[in-house]
Amino acid sequence: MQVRNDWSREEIQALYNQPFMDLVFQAQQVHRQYFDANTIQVSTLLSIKTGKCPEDCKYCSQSAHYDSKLEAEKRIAVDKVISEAKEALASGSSRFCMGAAWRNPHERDMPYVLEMVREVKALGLETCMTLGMLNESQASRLKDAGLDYYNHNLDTSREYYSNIISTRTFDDRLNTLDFVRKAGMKVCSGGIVGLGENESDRIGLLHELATLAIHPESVPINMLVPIEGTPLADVEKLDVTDWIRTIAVARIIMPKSYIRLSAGRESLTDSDQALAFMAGANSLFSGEKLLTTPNAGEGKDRQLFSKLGLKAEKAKPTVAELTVDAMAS
Ligand code: SAM
Ligand code: DTB
Ligand code: SF4
Repeated sequence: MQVRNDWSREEIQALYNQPFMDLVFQAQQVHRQYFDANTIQVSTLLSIKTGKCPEDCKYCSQSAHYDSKLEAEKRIAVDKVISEAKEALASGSSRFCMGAAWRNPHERDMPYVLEMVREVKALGLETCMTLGMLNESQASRLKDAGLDYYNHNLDTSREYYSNIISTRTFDDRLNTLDFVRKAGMKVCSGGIVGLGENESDRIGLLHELATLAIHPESVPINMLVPIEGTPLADVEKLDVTDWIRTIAVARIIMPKSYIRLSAGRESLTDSDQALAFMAGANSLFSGEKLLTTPNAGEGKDRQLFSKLGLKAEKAKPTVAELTVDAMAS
């Protein structure tokens, strides 16, 4: 499978609607063209500022528009972030992703986030942040500080988007992705399934992602974690096979990207997850918690990896470590 950016919606729909076995088989074949099928990239997430977000994303526990009973927290200290990052490294994560419940970072927040990026990067971890919308100058300062990835999801199709968020537009999101790309960072962008969207919205989301000029290097496919108090608390649960289909199609149309099994793993069995890996997912979040909701803990994941013979991708060595190795050999 060649990397293509000219997928039509009809082609994507045809892939999505194949018999399930054919789809998963094709996805696994494409997966093996570019990746080791038994290696999974593991990231750890940390919320650096929780709750009271001015945006109105209907799925989110952190929006100030809904009463989700979440306890808001102020920015956490950089020292605390560094000690969490050290733990993540020790437990086998290769990437540390820091998230804040902001519409966008204010200028007063920039020294705080830049210092954090420098220090996490110096530990030898890949760095990722998700802070809401960025302007061009913020994107380039984050890149200069050593930020490897920026996460900003399209979330759903352009058509369904306004049913989910009204406080910023689909094009605002694309603009931020553009600034991230131009600054030279890697893009992490995907979406959520199970928002009450229909199949054509899942296809629309995949189409938007796969027709970006450069595919996102990382594509999180979240399954809605229903949050009491939010407008989507009682939405009907999406069948797991639709999540797997979304993952498999993402794998086929963005063959070199990491496809991440993101929020929602708590509601999956081990065999569902094995099927998702078979369909080409090769990245996940480890740890007891995502940003505000529970996640499969490290112990459970260790068992799952051992059962399936999977290994975690190693953190890339820092320049300093490479120099020491070169001197020693
Ligand atoms: N505030 C930033 C933003 O929205 O860009 C960063 C954090 S936000 C929590 C990151 C992503 O998490 C969202 O775009 C959404 O895709 C996902 N997410 C948030 N709440 C979720 C939920 N309840 N279930 C599944 N995914 C969720
Ligand atoms: C992404 O796509 N999923 C992660 C990460 N990017 C930041 C967040 C999932 C959040 C799930 C709900 C919560 O824990 O609040
Ligand atoms: Fe705020 Fe992000 Fe939650 Fe939307 S998803 S309400 S922007 S924290």
